[in-house]
Amino acid sequence: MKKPRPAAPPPSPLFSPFVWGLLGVFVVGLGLGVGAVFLLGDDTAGMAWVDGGEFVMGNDKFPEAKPQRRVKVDGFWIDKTEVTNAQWKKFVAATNYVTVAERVPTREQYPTAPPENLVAGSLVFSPPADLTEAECQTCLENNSWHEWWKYVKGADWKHPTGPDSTIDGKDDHPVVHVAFEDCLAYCKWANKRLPTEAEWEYAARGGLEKKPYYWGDEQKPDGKHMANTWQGRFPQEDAGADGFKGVAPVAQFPANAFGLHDMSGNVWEWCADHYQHGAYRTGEYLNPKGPDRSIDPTGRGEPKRVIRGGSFLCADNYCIRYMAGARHHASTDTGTNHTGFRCVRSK
Ligand SMILES: [Ca+2]
Ligand SMILES: [Cu+2]
Repeated sequence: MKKPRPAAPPPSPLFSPFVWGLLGVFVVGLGLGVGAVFLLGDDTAGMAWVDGGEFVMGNDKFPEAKPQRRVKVDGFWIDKTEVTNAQWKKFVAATNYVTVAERVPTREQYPTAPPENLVAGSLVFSPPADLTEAECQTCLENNSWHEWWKYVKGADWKHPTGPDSTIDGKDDHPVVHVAFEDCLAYCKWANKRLPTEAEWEYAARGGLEKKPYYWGDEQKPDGKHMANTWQGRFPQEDAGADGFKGVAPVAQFPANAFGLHDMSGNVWEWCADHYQHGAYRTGEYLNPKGPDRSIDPTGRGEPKRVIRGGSFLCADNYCIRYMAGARHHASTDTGTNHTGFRCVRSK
């Protein structure tokens, strides 16, 4: 007698292709989710989301920021503060990145440079102590910036005012002596990018329309300083009435309506745009990216990019470009002890 064949066992749910498929989708989904939180969540830490919108860009007070015009930008994430020494240290620890200021410039790069300048270094604000007030006034009128900027051997992000200086205890200061390509390298590592000039100004204005200052109508509302700039006679006397002589740690002044600190003063911030004095005359309306090359008749023809926001050196008897809409330019290879940056990221 034949044994009855046992009924085929019900298929184990563990071996059902359908269930395996579901499980697979779940596991992959979980992995992607964790990955996304790790990547995206981490990347936007310390950033604020800025909804896209339209605004009036520029400031007719400054010839290079004319004419004012309507511009529209898409939404983006932006760092709430300037990139700090602590953040730069992490970047260098992860990548062993060497900044332009730490590299020895070559004769091929700088055919006409004096030999003493073919050493690793950077530009440091070095006010002329021995100039009389009248001589200083002449400097200002002639804009003789070389009177107060010196190329200092051994000045770099770890030695902001020269080889004998350090950043010990200055983790929360903005990183300085960063050249344009240094900032690009950092942004790339952080999965971010430099802001366009339009994004930067839109973020800085914080929704306030056509105000002279990024915080409103008055330079010192209720007598309060709103940014780290220069009080006293530039360039000899940094009176520090705003609480800080020289550079300040980030976020010492109130944030704007978008949650951003130090869009005015402290250190200049690199933007992505090539610099042209007359760029606004032909600028686009939607997400303008600036001209495709730089032109600066006052320069030596070297590439220049836009810098924004002014610095602790912005004095009312000199450049006052900590005001809303103001712009300036810098040679891409040149860091200084009053130039830093912050990053943005698209959605
Ligand atoms: Ca100050
Ligand atoms: Cu200035």
